[in-house]
This record gives sequence, C-alpha cells and structure tokens, in this order.
Amino acid sequence: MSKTFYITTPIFYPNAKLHMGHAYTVTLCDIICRAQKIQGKEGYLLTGADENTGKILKVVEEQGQSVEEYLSQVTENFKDLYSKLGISYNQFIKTSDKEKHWPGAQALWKKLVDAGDIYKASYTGLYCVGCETFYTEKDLADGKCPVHLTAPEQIKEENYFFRLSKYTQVIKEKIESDELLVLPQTRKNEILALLERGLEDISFSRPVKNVPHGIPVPGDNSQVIYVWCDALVNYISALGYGRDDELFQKFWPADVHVVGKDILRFHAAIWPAMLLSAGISLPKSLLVHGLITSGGHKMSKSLGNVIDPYELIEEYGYEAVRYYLAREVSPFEDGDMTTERFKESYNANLANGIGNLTSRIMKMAQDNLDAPIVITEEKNMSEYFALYDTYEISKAGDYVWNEIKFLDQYIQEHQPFKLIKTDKEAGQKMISDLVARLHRVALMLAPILPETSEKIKTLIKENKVPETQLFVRKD
Ligand code: ME8
Repeated sequence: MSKTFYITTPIFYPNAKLHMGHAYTVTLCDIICRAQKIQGKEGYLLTGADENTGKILKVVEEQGQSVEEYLSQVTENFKDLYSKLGISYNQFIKTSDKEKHWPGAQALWKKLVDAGDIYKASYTGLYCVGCETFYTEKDLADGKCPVHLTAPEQIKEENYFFRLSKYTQVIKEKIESDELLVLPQTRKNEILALLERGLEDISFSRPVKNVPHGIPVPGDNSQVIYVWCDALVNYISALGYGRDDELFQKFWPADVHVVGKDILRFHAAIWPAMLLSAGISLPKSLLVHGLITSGGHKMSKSLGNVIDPYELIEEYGYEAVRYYLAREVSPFEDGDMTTERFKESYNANLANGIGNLTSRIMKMAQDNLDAPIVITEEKNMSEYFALYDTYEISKAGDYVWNEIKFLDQYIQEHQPFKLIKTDKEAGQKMISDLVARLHRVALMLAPILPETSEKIKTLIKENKVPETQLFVRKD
C-alpha cells in the first residue's frame, strides 16, 4: 500500500471573501489528511489561489492597487482563515507565481501541443463573464448560465482550442470502472450522463488584453492560457512538474481532489482529458461534496443568510466550527447551517457532550486514583479510521459521539463515585477503565478536534481535572 497521501482543495478565486463554503472544503481536506497521517501515511495537503482571472481587474482599478498588492493581501486573508481554522496545509500555491506555477502550466501546454490536441480557430461563443466560461447551448438552463442565471454574451474571438471531444470515450470508461473514482455515486452518475451526451472541444486561451497578468501561451504572446489549463495545472505545478519534479514523483497521482459539485465537470472531464493527452497518470479519486446552504437557501447577501466563519470562530472557538462541518454536514450531500442549529449542536455535543464527560471522568480520577493510568497500545481503532478512508466523516463523528453517550450512560447507571465509597478497589478499577475509554475517545477525536484531543491526553497523563471547561455552554 502506498505510503503517501496527496490531497488537494480547489484553488479559490481572489475576487470574493472566503465564506463558510470554502471553510467547509478546506476543513474537510484537513480532517481527511490528518486521519491518513494518524494511520502512518505521509500526508500532503495542497491549497491555493486561482489568481489569473480577469474578475479582479475591476476591483484593483477601483482600489488603485497593483495586481500584485491586491493578490498578496488576498493570500494573507486566505491564510489567516486557514490558520484560524487549524488547517495544517503543506503548500499554498498561487497561480501568479512565475517560479512555481508558470513553468508547469507552460510545460503541460507544450505536451498538449505535441499530442496534436491544441489548434487555433475563430470562435463565436456564449460567454458568461461571471464564470469566465464559454457555454454551449446544451449547458444553459433556459438560455441562461446555470450558475449565475444571467444570459451569456455572444463573443467572437480567435482562440486556441483543446480537443476535449477526443477523450470522451476513454474518460467514460475510466470513470465507469472506478479507475478514476468519482464519489459519491450521484456525482458519478451525473458526470457519466454528461459524457454520454459527448464533450465538445473547448477554448483554452484568451487574448492577452482580457487577462494581462495571465500566463503567456508558449510561442504566442498575444494569447494567455485560459482558466483550465492554468488553474487545474496547480495540482501538479505545485509539486514541481515542469521544473523540479522530486515532489511530483513522490506524491503524484493525487489520492483525492476534493471539490464542490459546482466544479465537477472541470475535474471529471477536462482535467482527466488534459492528463491523458499529456501522458500523465490520472488522480485516483474525486470527492465531490455538496454545497452549504443556510436555512435551506444558497447563502447570499441579499437574503441576509451568509454565515461568516470568523464570527462563529470568535464566539465558539474554531474547533466548534470544525465539529459542525465534520459531523453535521455530510460530504456527499448539500448541508444546511443556521446559527440556531450551530448553537444547539454546540451545547449538546461539545459543552454537554465531550466537555462535560471529560470533566466528570477526570474529577473522579483526580479524586480517587493514586497515579495517572498507564495507557497501553490502543487496539481496534482500525474500524473507526477506515471510515475516513471512504470519506465518511459524519459517520466517524457519529461513532465518537455514540461512545461519548455510552460513557455518560455508563456513569449514570454504575455510579463509580458511590461505588468507590463501599469498594475502593472495584471503584478504582471502574474509574481507570473510564479514563482508558476517554483516552480512546481523545485519539478518535484527533482528526476533527486536534486541540481538544491533545488537551484530554494531557489531562489523563497528569491525572487532572481541566482547569477551565473544554467548551463553555452558551445561552
Ligand atoms: O471555482 N458550499 O473557485 P471558487 C460548499 N477557482 N462549498 C463551497 C460553497 C458552498 N456554498 N461555495 C464555494 C473556483 N465552495 C475555481 C476552482 S480549481 C482548479 C479552480 C467551495 O472560489 C467548493 O469547494 O469559486 C467549490 O468547489 C469552491 O469553493 C469554488 O471556489
């Protein structure tokens, strides 16, 4: 079995602030990667920013900043949120990075040219400015962009095209056979249906005037590489593809690209086609998660239902956010989030759940045990960690909280604090066993609540009650 585990987030656009949806993707990746590291793999988590977009030009102009200044500020903001969420990433790739990213994008472009899959054509197409994407009639919903629900513009341009159509059949076979595993099944069906209808060749470059800070097409400075042969390449350029490929040799193919369902087509059709054309192995899997809604609606400023991750972190602590995203949102479906549900779940499962249980057990331990318990090697954790291998993160959450509930009930029924008064030895044994089970809970919590996991382990090592409650109840 492979010793490495390479996982990626999408690279996010720098034109809007990151919100709970983005926080979800990176937190999910962090949890999955931590679980693999706990199981002994060398994990590598890549994230970054998709910066060569025309979308920022207006903002930059309005604010009187240079593109570089603007982008470096956005990167700081992204990194700030990641650090507040406790994300342990290995690299933050910026597509404006001429040293790290551009050689890879240009090297891949040349491979596509060598394979005969890039050609120049005059193109009239339906362009959605919001998506920066050309749509075909088939892609539109009632003549409108399916994402922005606005009518696309007719644009005529001279562009380079990529022969995507050529790869339809082989990609279909690879997805059908799970050689490229698309999870969940609903998304696999969705992409197979799309492939069944056939793929059209797509525009792969833009005139330089539209994105002056974009990556020049090798051999033609009048064009820049357009979105997908730029953004998608981050997954390999970050590993040194096209410059120094030590990391690439070590970590590619990716174990999983984690993406939202909005960018399924790009990752399950365009990216594999590019890799096939260039003779590079395909990623092993795509985990396509749903979108987070709030009160059943897409988060939007006009509805006033946008949930700001910073506010929740400020009020409840970052682990409360990680907990909610891990347990209350399934990676396979859309998930809903309201501040009311957040608070309810926080009180029930963190303050009254793990927080309370830790205090109860450690109080009995501190008062009645002569020394800290000795932890022997934990057995039978594999059933639990296997849930992470199939990305069943909310089930993993249920598993731990069932154990927490069980221990609460056990204490209720057996009352070790009373037993100790009549039979010291039996009472001490029961309390020691409870501490040992709490230790197992701490180990299981490590991917989701890494700080709490460490705190509990330390309390057990010192045989002490927490000085302050792990999670304070909110009224
Ligand atoms: O699409 N719920 O960038 P982007 C859950 N740059 N996840 C959400 C979400 C929501 N409501 N909203 C956004 C791009 N996301 C391209 C990607 S990759 C080579 C290029 C997350 O900033 C989710 O992961 O629009 C989604 O796929 C991604 O943010 C889109 O981010």
